[in-house]
Amino acid sequence: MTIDENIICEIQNWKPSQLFSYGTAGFRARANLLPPVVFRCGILAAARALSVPCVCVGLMITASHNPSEDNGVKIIEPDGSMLDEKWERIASKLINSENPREILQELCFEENVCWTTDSKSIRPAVYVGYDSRESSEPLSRLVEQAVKLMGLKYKCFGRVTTPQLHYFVKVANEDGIQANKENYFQRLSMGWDILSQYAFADNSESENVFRVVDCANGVGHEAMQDLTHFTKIDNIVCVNTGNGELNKHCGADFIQKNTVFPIISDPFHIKSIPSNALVHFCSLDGDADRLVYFIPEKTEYSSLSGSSNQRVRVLEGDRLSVLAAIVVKKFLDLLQSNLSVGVIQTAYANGASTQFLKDLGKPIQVECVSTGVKHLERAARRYDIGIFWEANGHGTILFSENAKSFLRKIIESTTGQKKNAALCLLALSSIANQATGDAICNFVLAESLLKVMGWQDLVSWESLYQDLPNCYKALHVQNKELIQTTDQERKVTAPHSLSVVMKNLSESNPSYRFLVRPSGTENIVRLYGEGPSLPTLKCLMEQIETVVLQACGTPES
Ligand code: 16G
Ligand code: MG
Repeated sequence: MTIDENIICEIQNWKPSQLFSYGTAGFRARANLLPPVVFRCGILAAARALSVPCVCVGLMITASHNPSEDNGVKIIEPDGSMLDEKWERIASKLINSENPREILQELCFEENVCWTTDSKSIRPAVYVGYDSRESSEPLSRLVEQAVKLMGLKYKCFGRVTTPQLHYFVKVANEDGIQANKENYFQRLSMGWDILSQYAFADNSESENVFRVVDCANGVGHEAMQDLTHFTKIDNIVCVNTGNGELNKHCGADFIQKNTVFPIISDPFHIKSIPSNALVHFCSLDGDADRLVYFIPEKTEYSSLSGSSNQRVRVLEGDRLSVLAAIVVKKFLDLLQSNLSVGVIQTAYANGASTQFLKDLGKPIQVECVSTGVKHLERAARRYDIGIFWEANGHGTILFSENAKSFLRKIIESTTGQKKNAALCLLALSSIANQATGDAICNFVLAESLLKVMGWQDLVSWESLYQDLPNCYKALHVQNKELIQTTDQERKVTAPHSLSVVMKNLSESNPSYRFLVRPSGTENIVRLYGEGPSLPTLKCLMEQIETVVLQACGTPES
């Protein structure tokens, strides 16, 4: 097939000045380097949409928790999940190619992409969304150019969170629903209302719980505003709503990595909270796909707004998994079902959480997979109910069609406790984003799970188990790619010197666990360790650090 020369010519005009690779979460770089990448990604998203029968694919412009000068782009599959791995490779090839004609032709033959732009048949659409970065909206206009050049429909949702766009793409393809923010929030609201009717331990009006949400000065704030409009959840106080810099000293990634209270750029919001209130603090990241809760060491909330470096105890993704697993099990036990339930973690999950989950017993099964949402999601989909969270706060509960139809049958055929339990589980499936991990949905989820458990303060949740002391480090090296791992990243296979040291250290310190892996998003090597004594752990980690630096080289200054 001949490819429209206009397309080839335009793609050739947009050539990145450096090599890019489609990483764990798409392409990311300083925003000024991105226009050619984004244009070519628009072409690629269109090609992906043409390669399978579908209503649309998605393209999101965001650099998530990264600094505001950065930006990025990622493509969403028709089912709302992350881009297929084969297409990740195609994306890297097309973005860097000197000879795009060859790649486009390959796509014709190998992926059935029909490049003619004069087709009378209905063309799919590319759904586009972007975060609150200054560079985002201008970049979206390049996507528009690319998509229209390909003769596809372009539908822009403007500023949305990443998970909202995943959701829009999924429901447009699977349910044929006109995707919009309204039905996204209505599902959340419906789930909350059902749980509040059938499961909340305490529904008193006089509830003294306040929910402070650090919005990282990002697009999550707009979604939180919509949430308060659409749902009956009270006492939500949003901070870092956009006066300060995106992700700077605030947001889920900052809190999780630094375990300090965020700097709040609009402290007047927090000052209105009564001094005797019970406060739930949580943080979204810049595109609102991660959420972590935290408990400040100091409890006078009104004095917490400044740059006090006040330490916090973080309730990471693991804790959300545990809370979700307890409640799912509680309802399922009432149903006596055979539904399988998997909890998927990565090697970063604190060992105490893994043990706690294993001790919950049937039907909970625990699995460890490699870092990256796509691995967790894939594993979670193998269960009737798949609960997955990364420690960094990304996760959700996925319900299979089998699980949902089983629950619907129970609702139709029984009464009393059983019927209520099934209703509550279905309500959870309407709160948890079924396309991808979603901080806004997970905020509603966590708040409802806490109410199901009857826990007003976060300490009850925290006291389920005690995290093993742990230590985390990021190392700048010359060549991170020298490090290779196996067994879901839990064992190092290369370089040899490092694998030997790690094997010996693990054998002589069986109650300690270490993890060394090259980051998929930054030019660093990440070290993680945990064990009963922090001083011993730090000493052992120093030994590993020395070997990593020797093996991978210290960066030239
Ligand atoms: C990205 C991934 C996240 C992963 C992280 C690892 C998505 C949506 N996000 O943020 O799942 O944990 O990268 O980063 O896939 P690292 O490779 O730098 O440790
Ligand atoms: Mg994010």
